[in-house]
Amino acid sequence: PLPASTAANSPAIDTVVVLGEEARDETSPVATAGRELVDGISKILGRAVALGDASSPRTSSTLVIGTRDAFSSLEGVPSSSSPSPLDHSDGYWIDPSSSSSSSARILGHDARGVLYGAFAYLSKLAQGELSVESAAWGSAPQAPVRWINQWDNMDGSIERGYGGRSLFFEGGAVRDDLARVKEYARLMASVGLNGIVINNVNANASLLSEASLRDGVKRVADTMRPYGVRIGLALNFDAPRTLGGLATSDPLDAAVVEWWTRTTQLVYHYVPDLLGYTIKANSEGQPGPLSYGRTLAEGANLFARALAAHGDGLVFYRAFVYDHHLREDNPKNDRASAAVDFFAHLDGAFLDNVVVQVKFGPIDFQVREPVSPLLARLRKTKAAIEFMVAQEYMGQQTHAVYLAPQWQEVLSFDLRVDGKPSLVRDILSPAGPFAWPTTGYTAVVNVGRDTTWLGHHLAMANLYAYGRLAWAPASDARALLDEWTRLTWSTDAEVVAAVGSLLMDTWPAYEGHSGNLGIQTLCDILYTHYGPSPASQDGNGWGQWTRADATALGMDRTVATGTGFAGQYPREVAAVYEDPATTPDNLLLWFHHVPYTHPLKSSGKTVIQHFYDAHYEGAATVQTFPARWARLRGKVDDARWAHVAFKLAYQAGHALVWRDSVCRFYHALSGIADDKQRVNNY
Ligand code: GCW
Repeated sequence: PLPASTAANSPAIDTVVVLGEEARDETSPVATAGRELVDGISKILGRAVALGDASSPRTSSTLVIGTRDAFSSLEGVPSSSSPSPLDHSDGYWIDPSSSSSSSARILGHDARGVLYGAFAYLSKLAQGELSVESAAWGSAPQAPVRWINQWDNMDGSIERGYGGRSLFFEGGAVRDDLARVKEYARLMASVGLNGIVINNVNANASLLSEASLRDGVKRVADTMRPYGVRIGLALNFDAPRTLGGLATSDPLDAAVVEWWTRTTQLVYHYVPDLLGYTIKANSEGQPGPLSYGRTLAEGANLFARALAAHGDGLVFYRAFVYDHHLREDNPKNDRASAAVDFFAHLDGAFLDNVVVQVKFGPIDFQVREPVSPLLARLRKTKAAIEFMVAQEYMGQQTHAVYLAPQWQEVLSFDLRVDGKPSLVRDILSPAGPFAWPTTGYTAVVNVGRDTTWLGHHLAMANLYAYGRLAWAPASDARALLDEWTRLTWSTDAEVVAAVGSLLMDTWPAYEGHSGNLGIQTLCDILYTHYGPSPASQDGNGWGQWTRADATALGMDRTVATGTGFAGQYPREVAAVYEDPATTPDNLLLWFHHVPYTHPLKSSGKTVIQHFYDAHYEGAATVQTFPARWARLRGKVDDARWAHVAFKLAYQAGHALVWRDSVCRFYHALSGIADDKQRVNNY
């Protein structure tokens, strides 16, 4: 509940009236919105709130909600003649003021818009920002695609999941108890997310068996639907062979087409509002169209046709196609080039309901990467971006690392397509340069059954910020963080300031002690992706190479002398990256192979001295976290306080392990002393 003094100024709602047919439909997000408002307002204001319908009397203490069409009068509501959030899918408009003759109102463009409006109202109310004098406001998401990917396996494990076992699966089937799935859908709706692919992209074909669809997948869809969350499925390309018993999975084979057509019909029978299919093919050992001599587009279009026969389902075809047995002895080989090499020439060859899902960087969720050039190379074919909330390369939720500042940098990067302003966040908008109607955001989240959801209570800031950025990609990472703290920890200004400053320090600190100047996260590359192991980057086919030797390090990705990757960007961006003199220091080693003694533009320090200093500074920042958190004891709830205190103590120790491992590795390799004499004597 809000402090009594703040609550006294808040709108004194005692009844929520839900308009329209949907009010009686328990599966409609409109009905959900009514229940959430009654529950939320009564808890925040500490007073009884009743649920009413169109026939209930309305007073100045009534909040009336419904789709725009359900309101008989739209007095004072912005009309279509002026641009209004109510003209966009999922948009809402809220007028919290009331008088003797009019009640407060929440209108949605559609049913989901009503629910998003309800959560927006509750968010402001809970932060003490809503008073009877508050002005009306509205909002609509910039993009229709605001999805989550879960990498859940049907045995209940989660690939790269750090928050416990799967909410969805156990023992090869959907779980009986879906209570947490319902909570997840609620959580998603509260931050504006509208879709989820529930199973691992390394997919188990048996998910598509009729028994699994009927007894399992259908129940998941039914559970999430009242929150406006639609579900999608990740497919195994080889399912016609492995599940269907066919001799081939060739996408142009008539029996294969027929198999996917029938299977998709069955999926729609149980999930009539299917979100679509996600496909990881010809990637990391997964089968795909290339295995049958077909193009990636021919593979994607097979599913696109099967879906188009039923609804608006989308094929999300992952651009994460690369050779993981790449030869390092060929200086031209470069995993970073793979997405453009595999996809750019297929622009326009994909059917309309295909979206290419592109990881934000060319490699794999590293602590620092340039933006994927593929986002500038598809025009007729649509793309969506893929982020990762699960911190696979970012400390795996034993470290607190707030990722929104990184995403914000990605989203505000200007790719200069055709020499014109082309911010990534504008490209990912139907109103953007390519006018893609179906574009937007996906993120690998991987929550699990732990009460922490993600494995670390502070990691939830990432899920919150992801949802809010997917809705409004120009949002400020710090502002989102403060909102999250007020909503989930405390409205106390000291707590908000302390949590905010601590979490804003985490990504720079993690970059400092894990891998600088664009060298990537120097973790164990071969399996865990956890903890320092700078030597593991090279000498294997995974292609996350540093090419470090006794005198120099970094990947030469220039057109002139390197792999040519820099040339995949539009002209102006390519020119910046082609030259070490113009490449930003934080990407120097991503694009250039330079001696350890190469001086940096920003500081004049050598690369190796920067490595030493940044590792010491990053680790030193992390040493401050436990004491900063200790000051919040008693100001937030004890259980979560203790959980975070434990994690931060470990993080502080592990940052030292990172610092010393990486510094000593490069000291031993280069033989160059640290100016400050920290790493020289061991
Ligand atoms: O980051 C890598 C992970 C794999 C993952 C793959 C992908 C699901 O290490 O575990 O597989 O990316 O994105 O497909």
